[in-house]
Amino acid sequence: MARSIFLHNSFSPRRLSDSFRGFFFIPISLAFMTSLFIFFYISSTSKLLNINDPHHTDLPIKPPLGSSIIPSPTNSTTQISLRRPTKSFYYSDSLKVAKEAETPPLLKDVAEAAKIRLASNGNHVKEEEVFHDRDVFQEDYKEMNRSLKIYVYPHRRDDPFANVLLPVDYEPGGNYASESYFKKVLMKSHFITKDPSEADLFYLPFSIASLRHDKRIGVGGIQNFIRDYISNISHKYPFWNRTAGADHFYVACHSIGKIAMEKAFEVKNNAIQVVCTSNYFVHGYVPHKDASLPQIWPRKGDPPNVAPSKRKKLAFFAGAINSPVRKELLKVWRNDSDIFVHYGRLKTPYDRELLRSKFCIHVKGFEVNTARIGDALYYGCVPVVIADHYDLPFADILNWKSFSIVVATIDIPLLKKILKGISFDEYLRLQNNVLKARKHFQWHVSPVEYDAFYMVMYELWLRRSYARLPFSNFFESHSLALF
Ligand SMILES: *[C@@H]1O[C@H](CO)[C@@H](O)[C@H](O)[C@H]1NC(C)=O
Ligand SMILES: *[C@@H]1O[C@H](CO)[C@@H](O)[C@H](O)[C@H]1NC(C)=O
Ligand SMILES: *[C@@H]1O[C@H](CO)[C@@H](O)[C@H](O)[C@H]1NC(C)=O
Ligand SMILES: *[C@@H]1O[C@H](CO)[C@@H](O)[C@H](O)[C@H]1NC(C)=O
Ligand SMILES: CC(=O)N[C@H]1CO[C@H](CO)[C@@H](O)[C@@H]1O
Repeated sequence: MARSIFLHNSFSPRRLSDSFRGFFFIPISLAFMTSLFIFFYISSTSKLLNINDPHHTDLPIKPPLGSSIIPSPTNSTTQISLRRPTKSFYYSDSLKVAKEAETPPLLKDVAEAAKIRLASNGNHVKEEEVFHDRDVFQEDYKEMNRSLKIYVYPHRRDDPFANVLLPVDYEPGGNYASESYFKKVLMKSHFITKDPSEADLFYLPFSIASLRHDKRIGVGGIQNFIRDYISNISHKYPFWNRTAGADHFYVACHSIGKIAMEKAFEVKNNAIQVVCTSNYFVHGYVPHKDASLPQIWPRKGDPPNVAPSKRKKLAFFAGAINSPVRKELLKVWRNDSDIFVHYGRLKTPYDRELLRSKFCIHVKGFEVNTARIGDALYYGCVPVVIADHYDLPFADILNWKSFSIVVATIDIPLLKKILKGISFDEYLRLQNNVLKARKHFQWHVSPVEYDAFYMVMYELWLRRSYARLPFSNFFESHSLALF
């Protein structure tokens, strides 16, 4: 085989191992950076420390950082040693820095850190913008739109699994619509190429949601199906083996997707997984390699507008109490007159509640994702995200801090204090940014520039060269256990 000749003849063993070391450097540094992100995210979203801080009352409460935002490097180390991470953080024992942070900080240092945070508030005008960097994004977006090419494994209409592999012929709806919309829109788009040699990425078109409903497969059969599918395409076409799947991707929204790849390790470890269940704490999702897909309940027509001053209720949540986090929310806030937490069937229309609340709460249920963030944005309500470890959708592009509030689970008791601490001016800014951000969270059968479809394409484009590495044999035998 051409590849083994390449490996055995062109490189001496010593050079090979050097290359492998270089190769390992990428995942290791990525893993390290991710760990740092997680740390900053948790430490910056927790308000627990501040409550003990006598100076706290003087401070405006700063919207916490979104998951992908890097704090100003010069002062980030100060913050590391001063702020207390959540318990769950300790599960990751590779991060020694967390253990050090366990020691309660001196109040003097807390006050100092608070001053630094205050001072840096004024310096980052960009924090107020919906994009991390609008100019860079728009430049890149044009280039992506012009050059990105996707090859889709072809399947015939009479394939016994056409229902799983081909796009649906109706307009997608319901909770997992993002998955179907993506495929439907992609297949008709100018990104598709029939020539695999010009493809940047290869799309695995199976639908996890359809597999789940297919009586021949069902929830229990998904893992075998995926394994067989990969085996089939890797025998029939040369593309999979070239990179062990690293230039391949799939898109899934249902939470069953997070265990669907258990018998297809190469998919899990190498391919780009574009999933709604983008939880950087679970085994199956690899931040940076994978991408977060927003879960969106599709709605027709232009989103309604209700002026901020007409939103009389502070905060709203409704849903099943199916997770410890939701139990906690209910336990603390069930009788509150400002924070309206409803479980079971709502007596009033859901959209009415979203339209008359300032903040709409998204709380982790079975998984970090639900359609609630999309709901909130559509109805112009500022999302409050209580879902630790959620890698927020499009966080590479969007500055979540500018249009949402992220609250750590341990801070649920402080929710009212946090929300009431946001001045009306600050609220106006957040709400105005919600109106700017919401077009990125909408699907259209004929895609509209910068809508959810184009945003996903952009996320793929960012990852397109992720692992264009020549050492495919290495992937095959080791399956990147590091991740
Ligand atoms: C994206 O590409 C399509 C098809 O070539 C084109 O019609 C559209 O104007 C492009 N959009 C941008 C922003 O470049
Ligand atoms: C794999 O290929 C075999 C033989 O063509 C076919 O019967 C089977 O349905 C395929 N399985 C998947 C999951 O594509
Ligand atoms: C890909 O690799 C598998 C496992 O090593 C092998 O069985 C298969 O024949 C290869 N496919 C192609 C197209 O060479
Ligand atoms: C809320 O009200 C119910 C019944 O009125 C009461 O049993 C419960 O203890 C109250 N919970 C809180 C947190 O105040
Ligand atoms: C960029 C920035 O905010 N730098 C600050 C870091 O902290 C020191 C005090 O420890 C300040 O003097 C800097 O201005």
